[in-house]
Amino acid sequence: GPRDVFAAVDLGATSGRVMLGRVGPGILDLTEAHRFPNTPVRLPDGLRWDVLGLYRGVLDGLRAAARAGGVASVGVDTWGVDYGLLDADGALLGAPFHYRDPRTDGAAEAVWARVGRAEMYRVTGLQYLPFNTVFQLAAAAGSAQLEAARTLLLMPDLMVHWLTGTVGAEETNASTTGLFDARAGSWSKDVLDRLGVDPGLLPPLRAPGDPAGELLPHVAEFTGLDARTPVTTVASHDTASAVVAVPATAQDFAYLSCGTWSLAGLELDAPVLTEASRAADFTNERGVDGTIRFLRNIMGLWLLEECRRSWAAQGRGPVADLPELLSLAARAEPFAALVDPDAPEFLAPGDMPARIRAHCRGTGQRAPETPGAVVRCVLESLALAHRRTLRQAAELAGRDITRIHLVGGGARNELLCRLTADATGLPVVAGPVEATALGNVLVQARAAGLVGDLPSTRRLVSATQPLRHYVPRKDPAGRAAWDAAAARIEPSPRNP
Ligand code: LFR
Repeated sequence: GPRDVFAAVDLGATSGRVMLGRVGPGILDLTEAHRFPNTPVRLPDGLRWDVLGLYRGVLDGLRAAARAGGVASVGVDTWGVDYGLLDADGALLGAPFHYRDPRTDGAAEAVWARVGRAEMYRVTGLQYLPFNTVFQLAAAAGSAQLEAARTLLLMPDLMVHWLTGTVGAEETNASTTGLFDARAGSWSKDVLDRLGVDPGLLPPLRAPGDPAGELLPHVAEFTGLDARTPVTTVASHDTASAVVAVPATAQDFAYLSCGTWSLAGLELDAPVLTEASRAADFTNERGVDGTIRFLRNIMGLWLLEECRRSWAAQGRGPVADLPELLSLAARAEPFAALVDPDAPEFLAPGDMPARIRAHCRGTGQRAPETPGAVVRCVLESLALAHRRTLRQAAELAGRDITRIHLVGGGARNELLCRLTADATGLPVVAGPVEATALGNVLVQARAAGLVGDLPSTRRLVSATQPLRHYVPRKDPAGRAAWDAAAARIEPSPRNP
């Protein structure tokens, strides 16, 4: 294949895609080879990922990549935390659980009884989310499946294993498990030991840029890609890839990676492992080149996606059209109702408009009735969560923020971008939409020697990708309205 084209396999919570990126001096072009839905399946014992369907999508995408002229290498990123288990023969033990499956309810307490919560944070630096890998493993303790397991592979590592036959754990994603030492950058032997997790389950670590093997002969044959096409380890946690492709040209930036989740934070040189940071639910996940992604998860556009899914299921046709829905929201009454997007009751799949209305009534507000009013409520509430979280990040890390880079699918949502600029009072640079796939491509291109360090990589993104600039409204009445709205939200602690 061509030496300057890379295939980025990017699996998200609602869809997967295989993108082709061409990289050269002053050149960064991305085209879509294949896109396919990611639809979870509920089995009697819980919500699962359709992992074979996803893998088939990956193979179909690579076949499309071969038809388009071939690639120099392939890289895989997905969401974090989730994993498949292999038995002693290397066979997958059942379809991986979806992180939104409630089987982890109560699992955190069992873990913290063995390694205290504060200590856990000092070692792993990981925010509490009920579905962290460590809690999923605690929920599975004693199951026949876990007893039979010999290898745990995070989702991207599982895809790489099926493509190449090799076994490894990529470190940006390993840092989302709760089993990883944030300072040392390695699996925490101590945490594994005290939790009774077999260290042999966890493969050796790989860093972004490391070779991950070559396509297996049957994969090359099926896809039509060259025999021995290399697979390159990328920043396999999608959020880490997205942060690589933030088009920053200066230092004092914050990022908002807006997709199913809003990941709001800063890039740091060292983790912040303070008690204040733990109490505020900030995480220290790993980025490329030893950087730390100091951020907090905000429930994100999941709220909107899940509303649309409910409305579509109820046959409310017109509101399935996103632009139409957003223009209704743009015309809806401002600040009529506000929610804490991170309230635990919004995590699971289900009737989201009903849950939003119940939350509003429960906090003494009038419930939004029309789709336009519900979406207005969601987007203003997200903008306020962006404001709250980035202010906290700056304070906890002792850093100034002078602009926000909003990347991911949310960069297409003009109302969300404008509300975020107004709520924060900071300029928002929106784009690229496909930051994750670009970050995946760029790490491969770097391994091939086609791009340089992180700052020059980001300058390439900034120089080549379409970006939109949103300037915050500065009028005192407008500012006062946002301050008043912010004061109305009492964020619920995520802590159980
Ligand atoms: C975003 C993301 C987040 C992670 C969540 C669950 O796609 O990877 O970073 O917290 O999904 O894995």
